[in-house]
Amino acid sequence: MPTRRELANVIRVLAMDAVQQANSGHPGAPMGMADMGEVLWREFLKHNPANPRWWDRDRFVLSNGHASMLLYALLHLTGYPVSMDELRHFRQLGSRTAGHPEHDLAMGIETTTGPLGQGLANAVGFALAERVLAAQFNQPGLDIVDHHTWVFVGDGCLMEGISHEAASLAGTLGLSKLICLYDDNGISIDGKVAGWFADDTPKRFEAYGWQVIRAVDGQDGDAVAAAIRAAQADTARPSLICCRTVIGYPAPTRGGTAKAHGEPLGSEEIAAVRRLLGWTEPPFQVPAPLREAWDCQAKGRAAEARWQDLFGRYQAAHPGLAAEFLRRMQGELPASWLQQRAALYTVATGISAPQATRVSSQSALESLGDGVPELLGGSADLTGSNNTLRKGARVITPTDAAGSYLHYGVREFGMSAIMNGLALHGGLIPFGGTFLTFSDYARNAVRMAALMRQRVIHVYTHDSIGLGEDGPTHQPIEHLASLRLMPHLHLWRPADALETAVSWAQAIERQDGPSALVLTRQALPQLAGAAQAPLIARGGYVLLDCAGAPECLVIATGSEVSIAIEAVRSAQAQGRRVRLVSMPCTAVFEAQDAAWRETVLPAAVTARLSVEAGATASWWQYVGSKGRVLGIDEFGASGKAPELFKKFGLTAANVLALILELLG
Ligand SMILES: Cc1ncc(C[n+]2csc(CCOP(=O)(O)OP(=O)(O)O)c2C)c(N)n1
Repeated sequence: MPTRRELANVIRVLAMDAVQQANSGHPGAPMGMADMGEVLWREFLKHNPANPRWWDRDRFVLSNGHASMLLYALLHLTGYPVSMDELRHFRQLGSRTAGHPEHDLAMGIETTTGPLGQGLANAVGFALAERVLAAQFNQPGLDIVDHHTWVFVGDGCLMEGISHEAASLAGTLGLSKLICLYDDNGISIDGKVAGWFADDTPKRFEAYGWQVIRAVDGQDGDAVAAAIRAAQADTARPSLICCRTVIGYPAPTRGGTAKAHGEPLGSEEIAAVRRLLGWTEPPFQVPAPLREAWDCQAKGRAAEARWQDLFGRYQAAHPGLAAEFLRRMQGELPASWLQQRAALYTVATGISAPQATRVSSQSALESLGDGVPELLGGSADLTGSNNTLRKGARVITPTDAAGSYLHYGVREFGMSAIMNGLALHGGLIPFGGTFLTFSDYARNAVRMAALMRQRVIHVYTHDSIGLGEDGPTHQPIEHLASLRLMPHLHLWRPADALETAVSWAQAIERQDGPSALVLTRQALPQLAGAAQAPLIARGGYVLLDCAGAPECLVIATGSEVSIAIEAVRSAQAQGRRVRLVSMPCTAVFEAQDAAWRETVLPAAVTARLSVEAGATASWWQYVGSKGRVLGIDEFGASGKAPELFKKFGLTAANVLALILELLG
């Protein structure tokens, strides 16, 4: 039987050879963490390489995603469908061994990492999902949800602010099945981190309420194994295992230096490593005894079989719960969903008084009630402002995880990346609120949800100057346009209660990406009729048409639809053929067929006006060079909302004047 060190050396060689072959990549971290990887994946990780989707597998996150070759080597060696050919094509176009790991459950990659620190927050989401689902589904003697979340982090992850947000919340919630292994190699890109990262990391994590296992020799497999056992034994706190390693070990000149971080070692250094390790094989060849010792397929099959047996007993004893568990893990909505959606629209159309869309959003949540139990809500400390907490929702606490609402605290970025982990885990549809202006704090996590096409719902209230007196720091201006630039994100800016209800339904039904619901603080009149629900779902539709072919098109969103409708009515009263289009979601409208888009926005009509209380950039494509845009391309101001709308020209009178100007 090969030694632990001999097994770890397979990773070292594969990593340095693959980076060399690609002539780009990061050999140092995989070489330094090779022993940590060997111990965790061969001895502790509960996984079945033959079925990377097994519900109760442990989740593994490589937060320092630049060390991707470590993960690819581990997947390949333990028996996942990652061939040696894929390793040979590391970082090449079309290969699945991308520069940084990209979420791909077919080959066992749980989440996309690379933006440092976010993997740790994803891991907190995974661990939280496990905790919540265990509380909701496990029955005495039948713990069908019972797995760990493991995360490797480097100095970079821990320097990032998000590590504070995520670790602080994990400590508060006592997520004891979260175990983090810190690759403490003292090196980042600029050199020795002592010059810019002198925190006492163990003390920091102890202060969060974590168990910290200090000063472990990360290149001593037995020491790492002992530390992991101690981490697993703590059932009250998450654990941080501080592993001292040497980056690029055992490269004789580059090891321990920043040069090993992100450059191929070069052929001489590689030859020297081969000599030091006694490795005589050519690149991408692994001797059979090492291969056999690495293969985790039989062990994995047995582990899953034990769980299948447990689940069989669970099914026999609790058939309803078992069916519900499978439904949720498969990401299917409840059988009653269409009835629930119809009821949701009935409630929304029953609202006749003016109402802020954030309140309509809460009403939608009240209407759904417990009907979609996979919804896991929350807010970054703006619950009362975001209207995200419905009556009767049970709040998750350190001692009660069976609920459906989490107070994330003032942690927008952490919340968003944690929601990604919740969604990736399966069984939950997370939604979380903050002010639209603070979406900037969270932006890269929103981007990661879009990149990974995860069903995450962002509730962004206080959508423009309409929030009034809090002033320009709180008034988003460029955010609508800038979020619309993000591929696969559906941004909904509904104009009334029914549009809000449809936005919620669309976000819940969507299986292939995140949605942002952008909502007002101020009350808006009700505009759309019940029959319009299916049209709203198409992203853009004719809200108010004129008799005969239109000569002018007005396109508006959210709170500006009610301003525009007044102006369009006045223009129509003057005999002008003006049509009003409400466009709650440009991305969804763009996805409609050309014929539909033509019925809404006939190409022949070039007199076009857009009205939105935000940056105008996203509207030119709709109004064309002969059209006009009415928006705000300057920061807002502190004052009463009606005065602000006047100051920025967002009034029915101004819209009417622009329509008439366009019509000459
Ligand atoms: C958010 C973010 N900022 C910057 C980078 C670029 N980057 C990649 S690795 C790295 C240094 C990481 O240092 P460390 O975690 O110590 O990795 P090691 O040198 O040990 O491989 C940086 C700055 C990134 N990937 N993500």
